[in-house]
Amino acid sequence: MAQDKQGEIPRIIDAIQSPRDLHALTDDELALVASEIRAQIIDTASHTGGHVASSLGAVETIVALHAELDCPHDRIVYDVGHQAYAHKILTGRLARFDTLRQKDGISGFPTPLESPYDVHPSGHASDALSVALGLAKARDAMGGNENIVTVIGDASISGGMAFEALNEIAQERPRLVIVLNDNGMSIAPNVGGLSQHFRELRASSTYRTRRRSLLNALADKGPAADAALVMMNGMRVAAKNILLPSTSMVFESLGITCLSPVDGHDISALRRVLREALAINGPTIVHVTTRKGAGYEPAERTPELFHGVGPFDKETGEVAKSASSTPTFTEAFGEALLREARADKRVMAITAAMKEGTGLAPFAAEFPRRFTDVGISEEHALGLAAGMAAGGAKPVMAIYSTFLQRAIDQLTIDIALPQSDVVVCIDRAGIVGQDGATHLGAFDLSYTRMIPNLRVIAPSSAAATADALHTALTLGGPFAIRYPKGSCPDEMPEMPSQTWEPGVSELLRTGDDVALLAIGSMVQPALKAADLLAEEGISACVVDLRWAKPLDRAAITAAAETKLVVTIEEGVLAGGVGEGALDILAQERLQVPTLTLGLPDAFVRHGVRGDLLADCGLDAEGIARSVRERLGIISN
Ligand SMILES: Cc1ncc(C[n+]2csc(CCOP(=O)(O)OP(=O)(O)O)c2C)c(N)n1
Repeated sequence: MAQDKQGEIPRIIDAIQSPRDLHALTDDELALVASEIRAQIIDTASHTGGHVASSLGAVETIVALHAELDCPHDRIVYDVGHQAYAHKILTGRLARFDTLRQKDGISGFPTPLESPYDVHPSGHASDALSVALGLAKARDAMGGNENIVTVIGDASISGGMAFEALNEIAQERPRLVIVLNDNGMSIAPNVGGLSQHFRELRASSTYRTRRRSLLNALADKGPAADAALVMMNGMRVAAKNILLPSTSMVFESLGITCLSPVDGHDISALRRVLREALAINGPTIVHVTTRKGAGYEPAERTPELFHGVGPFDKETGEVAKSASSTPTFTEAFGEALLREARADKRVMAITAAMKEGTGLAPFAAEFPRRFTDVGISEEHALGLAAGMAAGGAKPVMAIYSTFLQRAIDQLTIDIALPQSDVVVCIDRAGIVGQDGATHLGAFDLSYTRMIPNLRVIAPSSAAATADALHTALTLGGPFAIRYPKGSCPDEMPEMPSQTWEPGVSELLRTGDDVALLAIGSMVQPALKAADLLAEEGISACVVDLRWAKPLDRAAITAAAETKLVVTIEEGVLAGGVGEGALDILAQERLQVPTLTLGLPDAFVRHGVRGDLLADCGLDAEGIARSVRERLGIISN
């Protein structure tokens, strides 16, 4: 290919205005497009971080889809959407791709707020089949003709919501293509019976490819080769029909056509099978086998690390280390859980496909029989925890705040109502940062506080995280413990953990003018805000509330003796700790100026966590500013 003025080889992707441009390209040119996209993803993500392994694995699938479809008339619904970087690059976002996951830049997930090519705000697993079915039903009711395709991973399709959708798809039989992107991995190696089924299907496709090459090699090679061919044909019946089905019995038995597994890195093969699927007038599964991290050795070697990764060295694949010397809240929780589990064999741990992310890997290694990974099945996980508790165990479920939203019903009915001894440890509570709006952990303080019988703690340090877990396991009954993404202000203490008295806060600093009632991640900024205010002659007391439920009535009542009661929480205000404090003040008939600080009534988008918190006025300067302004209004 000709070189441009700077001596660089011009890329095809730079000339692509819309995915329709792919229609004019040959398969070889499309393969080149795929390798250009791959290089771009690696280059950009090495600066921004991101979902590298999943996106690299899906490049050819997405190129082939756009080569066969006419988007945005045709619709592609991505499940989770973390695999869709190629889609972003092909749909007009190449020029802004270097802003991936940055504040005011493009999102790491598809979102209709960003592009007409993005059908729905992906981010939570297992919802794409429902959305695709909805699109198909709307199309059929209104006489449309667009193709509807959904791309879903082998782990996400095992989620309950996907199965609920499949159940209806089997009955409605709409024209719909489901691309099953099967790489054998969730974030970690995939788990569960369905995953075993896919393994057999992949084996069968490998078996058939190898067998075909062997048959070709033996053809016309004389009598010995003929005898081998006869024997192989006999074996084929046994192997293919008994041991190795070529299409999915699970989905076929639901009446959904399943096309045999196809190599998801072979553009020609992908286009052929997609054309076949698009011509079928009914629901069809295209089973695409891919390698997570394909084409980038470090990601292929360590796909779990490169699932969602921070900035890394492009040449070596080495990931940038955190600057903090103290443990993250996740690590503090993981260590605290190990200590509790060593002391009490009834302690069990559950994750829904997030063993590493929730800090449970050390527990899983030390207590494999007491550890369960249910896969992407949050509702089941909480039901399972309720059952374990009923059986005499002390289950601890570790889960991200945003994903616990899936299981509020189980938390309410299966756990809180019968007062089960279940501890739900809510990680990534508050602003999560670069994963953005779909992963925002802004709501758990509100949705846990509303549930009767559930006690809710938000620790502000590593020591407090250990105490909170110890308290929950010692007192029994349903508990939620919520903590943010990021580092603790302290080291993990050596000393034994304390049992806290329910609803008792800790006074950290005395002061007469203002009372700063902070919880969890907001305690440190509140202390710094008190320092800033002191420089201006404003004396602020700081209380670590510790308990979001029950709230410390005495501390809140005492705070009313100052000129201004301020509550500070990393959660939305509706139903939060601040509203709880206002309620107590009202019940006590205390009339005092108040200020409730928290996250806005909005879906906070992506960016660096610290920057976003500052934007929300939840850093030390922001808190001091709000207090100053409020005091100014009061004194005027
Ligand atoms: C409801 C929910 N639970 C957990 C997650 C976290 N998560 C993101 S991707 C992923 C694994 C998805 O695996 P798969 O669908 O096979 O896609 P792959 O990454 O292998 O391409 C998980 C568990 C999520 N996004 N949504």
